[in-house]
Amino acid sequence: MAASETFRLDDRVSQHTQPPEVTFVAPAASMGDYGANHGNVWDMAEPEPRDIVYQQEPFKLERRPESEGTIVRGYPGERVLAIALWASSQAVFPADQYHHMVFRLRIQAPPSCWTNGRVGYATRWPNWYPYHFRRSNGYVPHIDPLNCPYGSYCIYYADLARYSNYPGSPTWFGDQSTDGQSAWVRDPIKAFAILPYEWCVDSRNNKTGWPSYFDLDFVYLTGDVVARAEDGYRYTLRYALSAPDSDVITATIRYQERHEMTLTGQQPPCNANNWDKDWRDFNPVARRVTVIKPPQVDPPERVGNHTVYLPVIRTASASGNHESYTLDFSDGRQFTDGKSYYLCIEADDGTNRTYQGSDTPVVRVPRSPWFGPN
Ligand SMILES: [Ca+2]
Ligand SMILES: [Ca+2]
Repeated sequence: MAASETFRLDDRVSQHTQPPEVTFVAPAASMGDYGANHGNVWDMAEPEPRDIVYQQEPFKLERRPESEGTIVRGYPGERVLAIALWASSQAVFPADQYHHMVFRLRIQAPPSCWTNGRVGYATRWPNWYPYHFRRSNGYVPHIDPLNCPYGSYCIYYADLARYSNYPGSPTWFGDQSTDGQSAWVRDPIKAFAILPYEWCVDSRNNKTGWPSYFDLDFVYLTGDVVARAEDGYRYTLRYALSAPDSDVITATIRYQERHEMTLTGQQPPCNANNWDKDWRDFNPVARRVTVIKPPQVDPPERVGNHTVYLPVIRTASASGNHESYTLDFSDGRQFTDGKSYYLCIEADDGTNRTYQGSDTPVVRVPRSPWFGPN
């Protein structure tokens, strides 16, 4: 190599004095979970149950021992009773922002039992009963596609803003068709509740009993931070890059699994010290190379079986570019429904590496249970 070329390469490297900056666009708190954004995840983690703000007719509700996780057990008995997670006489719930409902529930019932539950909301509070209440059709968890046997924890998912969550079955009770706009985004919502189960009936719809109890682990109401089974568990990450000093940015995305999400701002730290220790690669490795200035040298070769090279030519003056990368959460050996996946991006310009963690996780969710008829 000629001396002049060596000098030129060294000169280029020394120009990268300003490290690249990364900002998460999606997932981000603006589309995250209501509870996480408002100081209290509905995770049933408090020693005394307080995420449930109202019980429609008081029934026994107890916090389970730590050894079982952070679980609240309820005994509604033979009644079909609701538990509200949010209620206000003044404020209207921002339902257009928060509409993906995810909860982890176990129903303890005999195998022969056909029971279901519902989601509900009130349009007046506290004087809501009986005329200012809207309920979903009953979800039927123990048949396709959820196949959740009694006594097992399952993840229930529905997009409440969607008129239909299962083909041919409207989300809300009383709706006749599956066209149009969901009542969730149309009505002024003053309370949000779930009805964990109903009662047991036989094949001729005769009542035969009721479940023993339910165990509830968490309830989320989020914006678009879900990786859904119906989308092949894909989630498109979007991030903004600001790297006026850089020629080429190699962004690598890793994840960290949490059983439950944390408050916004209390996400797991993401930095050079814990990048290899706490953060795990996707398979194939999630990596995007952004060319900001046409390179005079080849982009750096990186180790990895499946390096993704997606060159995008940016102008030298560009900053705050939105990049995207579609993450694949489909591998059931690596990812689990209901878990929260925080993300960490390493941005490497060949000289500097910077790290940015997401303040909001991506939540992996299954197909909605069948919303059956009444
Ligand atoms: Ca809580
Ligand atoms: Ca919990």
